[in-house]
Amino acid sequence: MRFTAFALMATALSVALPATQAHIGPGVPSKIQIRNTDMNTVRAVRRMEHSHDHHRPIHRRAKAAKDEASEAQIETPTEECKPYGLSAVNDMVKDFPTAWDVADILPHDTQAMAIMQAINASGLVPTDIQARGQQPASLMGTGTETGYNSNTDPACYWTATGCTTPKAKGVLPDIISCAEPHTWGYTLDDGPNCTHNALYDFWKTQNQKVSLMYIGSNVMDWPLQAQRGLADGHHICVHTWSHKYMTALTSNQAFAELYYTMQAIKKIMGITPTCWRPPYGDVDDRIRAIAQSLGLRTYVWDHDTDDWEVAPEGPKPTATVQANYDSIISLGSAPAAETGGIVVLQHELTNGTMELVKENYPKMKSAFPNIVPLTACLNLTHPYVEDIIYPNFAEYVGGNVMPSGLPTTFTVQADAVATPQGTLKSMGSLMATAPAGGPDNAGVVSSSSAAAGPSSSNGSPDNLSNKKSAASPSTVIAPFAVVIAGLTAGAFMLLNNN
Ligand SMILES: *[C@@H]1O[C@H](CO)[C@@H](O)[C@H](O)[C@H]1NC(C)=O
Ligand SMILES: *[C@@H]1O[C@H](CO)[C@@H](O)[C@H](O)[C@H]1NC(C)=O
Ligand SMILES: *[C@@H]1O[C@H](CO)[C@@H](O)[C@H](O)[C@H]1NC(C)=O
Ligand SMILES: *[C@@H]1O[C@H](CO)[C@@H](O)[C@H](O)[C@H]1NC(C)=O
Ligand SMILES: CC(=O)N[C@H]1CO[C@H](CO)[C@@H](O)[C@@H]1O
Repeated sequence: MRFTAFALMATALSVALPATQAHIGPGVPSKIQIRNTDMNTVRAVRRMEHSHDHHRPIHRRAKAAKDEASEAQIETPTEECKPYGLSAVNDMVKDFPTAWDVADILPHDTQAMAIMQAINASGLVPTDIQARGQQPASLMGTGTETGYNSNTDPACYWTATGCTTPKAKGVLPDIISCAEPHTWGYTLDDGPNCTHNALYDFWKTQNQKVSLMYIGSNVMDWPLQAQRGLADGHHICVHTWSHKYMTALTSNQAFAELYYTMQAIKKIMGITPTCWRPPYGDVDDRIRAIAQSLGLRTYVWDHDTDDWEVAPEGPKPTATVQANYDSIISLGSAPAAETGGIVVLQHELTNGTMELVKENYPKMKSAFPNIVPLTACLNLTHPYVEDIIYPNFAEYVGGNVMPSGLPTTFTVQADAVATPQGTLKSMGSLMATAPAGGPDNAGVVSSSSAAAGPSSSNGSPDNLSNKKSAASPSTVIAPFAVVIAGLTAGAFMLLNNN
């Protein structure tokens, strides 16, 4: 029943509130033209080249970090961003891809190999969709649409068409909107950023929780900052290992980008997420199926602030990006707000983006009485494999915003002697997430808003009743996510014994 209402509201919403014009990732734009004969228009899609990722040497000036709580008290950005040594993390590095490099299955990782083989054998991943473009240019999106038929859109390729309802059998639709009226679905990509304490402190004063899309390499670089996101009661999703265009990757690489990020989040934060957001929104049915096989539901958005462009780190004056914010905020008084909400893309990326997040909050709040993490939008009370319970929508807007069952201490902590971080390789890289050329997001959340998640003895994600999930491959998913949880439980023991 409630699912039907959800689908109807989502339909109304997607008709009433078309996606804002949006652009792709940071860097220097070049234009690619995509013909969308469906709309009988030629759509210009801005492409950005990768003009960042300064690779700095491993830092030698380590500071004596202690734990999540003490790191959270540091107030000056330069101090926050001084690397700290956690031997537990340094010991993990050999089992992970190099931070910020495109991930692949490590040669000695028989477990990861076996899981990917099982995913292939499951038959969920379409075999007729290939990696797009030519690496390395394609990793940043260049040349990825060449030859793609956007008219028939056989792969439900979001970057070309804005498609969010898969064509491939058994693959669940993307989550793109929030059904609750007068509601701003609050999502920030690209964290954890080392300088985020001021923003997270601000949220604390507002009793505000957020869905945070964490990059695996950032989690490895800034483990105590990552732990803070969970300890503060925010909702954590996967935003890949190195923030590349996922449809450009081989299936093994795409798997590795998600799998190793899940491993890093599990080992460092103690949770197994069931949601992910594709960088740049770049996803198709091959990538969706790989994510789903790992127990990850694909979350996109329906409104984009394009805040990653903001000066001084980005190319656009603050006023331009503020205008983007203003137009989204103005939707709070649009008729459509009576029947549904929105999911907005914002970033924990630079000082500029984080300042805008804080500055706009009061305006957002007066336009949208409910500013909520996606767990609340979706009544998703069990967003992880572990038994941690998040408030549903009614509880959240009633002021009960804190999850229960959060870890009270984190296994991964600093040692007495701080050592330089083994993973910190790229600071100051500008990695934003933005969709291509204003897709006509007619895609409707016509299926479960719940994660197509695994079930296990220690808790399972909610599954709102839904036709599609009855035949969905959740049985396929279950073993892999459980294996991940089991594996990392083993890793925890090892860390404890250190
Ligand atoms: C999974 O299938 C893809 C091709 O469909 C192949 O490239 C890849 O090597 C396979 N992965 C494993 C681990 O067998
Ligand atoms: C961050 O941005 C704010 C507002 O533009 C500015 O006042 C502040 O100096 C900036 N902080 C840093 C560390 O750049
Ligand atoms: C969440 O639950 C409330 C009542 O508990 C219901 O009114 C609402 O429709 C639900 N939302 C979704 C997205 O299922
Ligand atoms: C973190 O934020 C700072 C600004 O506060 C920015 O200079 C830096 O590039 C960001 N780091 C990453 C890895 O995004
Ligand atoms: C957590 C939850 O709601 N689980 C339900 C998932 O769907 C199955 C089948 O409809 C139910 O039996 C579970 O209770």
